[in-house]
Parts: sequence; C-alpha cells; structure tokens
Amino acid sequence: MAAKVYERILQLFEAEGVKTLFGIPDPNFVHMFITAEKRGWTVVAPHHEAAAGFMAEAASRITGKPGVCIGTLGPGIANAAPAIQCALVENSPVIYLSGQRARVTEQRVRRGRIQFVKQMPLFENSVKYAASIEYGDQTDEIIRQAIRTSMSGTPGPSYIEYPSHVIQEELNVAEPLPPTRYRLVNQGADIDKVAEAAKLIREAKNPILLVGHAVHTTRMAAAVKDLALLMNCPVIQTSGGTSYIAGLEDRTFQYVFSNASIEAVTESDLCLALGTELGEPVHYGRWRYWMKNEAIRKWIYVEQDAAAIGVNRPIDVPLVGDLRGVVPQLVAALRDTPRKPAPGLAKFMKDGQAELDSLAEESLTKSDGAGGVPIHTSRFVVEATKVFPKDGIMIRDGGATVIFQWTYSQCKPHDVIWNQNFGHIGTGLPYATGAMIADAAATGKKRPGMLITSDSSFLFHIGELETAVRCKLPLVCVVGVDYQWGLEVGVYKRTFGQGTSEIGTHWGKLRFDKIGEGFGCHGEYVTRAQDIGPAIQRAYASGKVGVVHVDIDPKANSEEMPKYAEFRTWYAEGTQ
Ligand SMILES: Cc1ncc(C[n+]2csc(CCOP(=O)(O)OP(=O)(O)O)c2C)c(N)n1
Repeated sequence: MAAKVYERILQLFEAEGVKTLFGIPDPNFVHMFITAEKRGWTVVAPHHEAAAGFMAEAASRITGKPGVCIGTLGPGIANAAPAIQCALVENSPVIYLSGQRARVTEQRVRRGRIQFVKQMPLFENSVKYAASIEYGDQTDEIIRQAIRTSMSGTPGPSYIEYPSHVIQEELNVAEPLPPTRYRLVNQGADIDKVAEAAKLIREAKNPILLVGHAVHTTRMAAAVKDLALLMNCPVIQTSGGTSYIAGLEDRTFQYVFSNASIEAVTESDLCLALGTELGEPVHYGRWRYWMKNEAIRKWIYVEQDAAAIGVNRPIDVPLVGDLRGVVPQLVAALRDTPRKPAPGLAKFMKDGQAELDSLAEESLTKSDGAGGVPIHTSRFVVEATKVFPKDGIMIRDGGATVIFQWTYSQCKPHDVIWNQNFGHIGTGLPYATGAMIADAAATGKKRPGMLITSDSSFLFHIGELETAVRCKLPLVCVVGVDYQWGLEVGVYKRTFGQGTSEIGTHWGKLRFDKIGEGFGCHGEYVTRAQDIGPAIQRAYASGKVGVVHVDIDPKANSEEMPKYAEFRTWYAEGTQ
C-alpha cells in the first residue's frame, strides 16, 4: 500500500497500540497531525514543549506503552530538553520526533539560518537511541529500532529526526509488523532460575516483596497481587512510595516512611525485588535498615536489564526478563504451594493502620489556620488526601509538601505519578494532564485526578491549566501556598541558622484560585483546615478543572519536614 512517511510513522506506532500524541505542530508536522486526527488519535497541543514531553512520559507510565512527543525544529525540540532528561533518568520509554531543515540547507556553509541548530549533538547523549530518517524507506527500521531500544533493558527515551525533505516522500509499504515479530516482548526468565527462586521463596521464614515503580509502568499490578498473595508476606514500596496494588493496600508499607516497613525489612530473610533499580532511596538494599540480617538474607531480583544484575548489591537468584513475562512464571511456580501468612504480617497490617490513624490525629494538634498562623503542612496533607476520590490518579509535585506526603498521606492510590529519580519539580501539571488524557484514550472513560502540589512548582507550567480545561479533565489541583521555595528556605536555615538571608527563595503574593478562574477553572480559596475537604469536593462537583488555593505555614513547611534526616541519607555522599 502507499503511505507518506508521516503516515507510515503513525501506522508503526499504532501497531504498538499507541494512539496519543503530544506536541506543538509546525510545517514539519501539520500533515502528521491532520492524519493522526483522521485516524482517531488523541492529538494534544500543550503550551510548552517540555510540558509535551512530560505529558508523553506520563502517558507511557499509565499505559505501559511508548509515549510519543514531537518538537518542532530548533527551539521546539530544544525546549523539550528537560523532559528528555527526565525520561532518561526516570527510565521512561518516550520517543521524541523532531523536524529539521532539509539536509541541503543543513549541509551548506552558511551563517544566519532561521530556526536552525544541529540537533543530533544536543540530544544523542541524553537518549538511548538517536537517528535521523535520511531516506524515506528507512522509516520502518528507524522507528522500530527506537521502540525496540526504548522498551528493552532499562527503558528510556529515543530521539528521531525527520528532516523536511523526507516528509512528503511516498512509500510502498506492507502492513506494519506486530511487536512480537520485531522485538522481544514479555521475555521470561531462565526456567531453572525461576525454579530456584520458587524454592527460596518456599523455604524462607520472613520473605518480603519489594516493589518499585516499574510494577506500575508495566501495568503488572494484578499479576503482582497474585504473587504477593501466594507469598503471603509484607509488600514494601520503594522509598517515597509508588502506587498501591489493588487488593494489597493493607499489607503494603512505604520503605522508611512507615514503621512497619522498617521492622519488616530488618527481620526479613528473603527479598524478592521487582521493578526497582535498588537505588539510593532504598539504600541500595544493603545498608541502613538492610544491614541487620544481611548475612542471611537471600535476594531474588527481577530485572529486564541483564547488565544491572549485581551492580548495586549482590544477588542470589537473578531473574532476567520483563516483569510481564517473569511475574506470571513465578505465579505458576508457586501456585500449588501457597505460603502461610508470614510471621508478623497481621501485626504489621494492624500497626500500619494504627500509624496512619495516629498521624492523622497528631495533625489535628497542629495549626488549622486560626489565630493568624496558616495551616500546618501535615494538616494540609491529611485533609486533602482524606477526600482523594476512589479510583483516582494521584499526581505529586513540589518540595517540602511532597516530603510531608510521604509520611502523612491518608490515601492509597493505585496510580501515583511523580518524578522520583530525577526529582524535577514543575512536572506535576503536565504529568496530570498527560496521564489523564492517555488513560481516558486507552480506556474510554475519564478517571478523576488529584494533583497535590506546592506553589513554586505549580507555577512552572501553569499554562497547562488551559490544556486541562480544553480536554475537560476531571482534575483538581490542590496547591499548598507559602509563597516560597520552602524546601530551600529550610536549607538556608539548616546551613546558617535562623535569621540569615534567604535570598532567592521568596516571591510575591498571588491567588491561584483567581488564576484558575481566568483559565475557566473552578477556584477555591482556603485558609482553614476544615474547609480543605469540602472545597475539594465542591471543585470535583463543579464539573470543571479545580484549583484549590490553600494557605500553608511557611515556617512549618520549611522547618518541620518529617523524617528529613532519613531523606538526607539518600544523599550520604561517599558513605555507600
Ligand atoms: C527543576 C528543578 N529545579 C530546582 C530543584 C531544587 N528544588 C527542590 S525542592 C525546591 C523547592 C520547591 O518549592 P515549592 O514548589 O514551593 O515547594 P515547597 O518546598 O515550598 O513545598 C527546589 C528549588 C529541583 N528539584 N528541580
């Protein structure tokens, strides 16, 4: 069949189940956008290319498929740079397509070319694969190589340049190959190793399951639930918390931020780690809380990237493969020998709930906004998370308020989207819109989203409120407002003591609810803790995107971050 290059690119992504595209069009892309629209794609233009990249990244996380982002030649793709870096560090398979001037222009010896920079050198070190479609008939092999590379090993971004001289080329092509015919899909682990792992699991006294964010980005939560029930043990989330697996909420504990997690880790004699890099936020699985029992603890590690085995800590049984392949293998191997509940499991579950309840209670003793002291951040988090909607998507952004959430959050969402590894603040609103748009496109129904964000972070991409409004997303943005880069104010105070200059951390007063109303959102302005929940509920009921401005206490937000010293152990330079 005949297809123009831009149409062929769409067909190749469709073969992977991708039908959502983010970017701002220009002459290199208008044909592609119109064709995508005709083919039933969800095509979303944001207000900044970095936001387009973050949206595509969130789309990949929530669908388990590659994300697709386009950036126009020159400044457009240059603007996407932070999102490309995020995809690399967050291990997200996002394919960036960029336009470029025709090669005849690029290769000329000239000065003063419009919208031109050599792009390949800017990006090739920030992606897993970078290539240019120089000839139309290379379209298939280059797009497939990008998807193959982005989805294999440690997932990550690819960059594909698409110079204007090839865009209109007409190709004679066959039906696109299904993924199984051109890349390894759902790769399982060596069957002997699976048997060895099953034996260790059966023999362990105190096993734990350590789940990282890839459990969710591969959309394998349901299978991991089966595995966890067969193992009948505590489930530990990598630090800062990932999404909760439906049906396992009561037996899941955040590493470090829940006391039950510390006890379960310390006492464990076997750790099955899934979908985690075993990075700094879990102390590489080998120091701090892991030190006790290190000598007797066995490690089974499910990891797609063979070169990752043994890097951060020794492993007893490596299971090299895709979670989509390996988890069902483990379930099959253990199906006939389910374990009895691990010792302590019932106690951990009881303690976990009691801890959450007591944190909620403790927050009641903190400022509720009366008497001239704005609402304490712990109270802000408790009240907002208590009304998190059932089956909602949670998106996090900010500094200190995120750290408060690790301890005080009262909800257990099945999808949590945030930038954990790279720690790039400002991603929240684009992540929220991208995840919600892609989820709705994939499932045909809109789930509510709640973005809990700090103010400075919210300002990065506040223009994307318009995108959320345009796409009619049931999103409520709950903004903790202290008019400062709170976490950095805390750094000043810790470094120099009270009363020193805090230069560069304070900014002027504004009203996010009013800004939201200007974008067509439902705005709420809240100064008292008891009004937070009702304001959020009114925002959802309004049928509009909601922006809830909550005044929080700048002093508490910068000085009282819970378990801040624990958080700093992630950065204990040179000691690990
Ligand atoms: C892109 C980016 N720039 C800077 C930082 C460093 N940083 C981490 S937290 C933070 C302060 C965030 O302020 P705000 O969003 O208001 O949250 P708060 O700490 O006040 O809750 C900064 C500047 C970062 N992580 N990412």
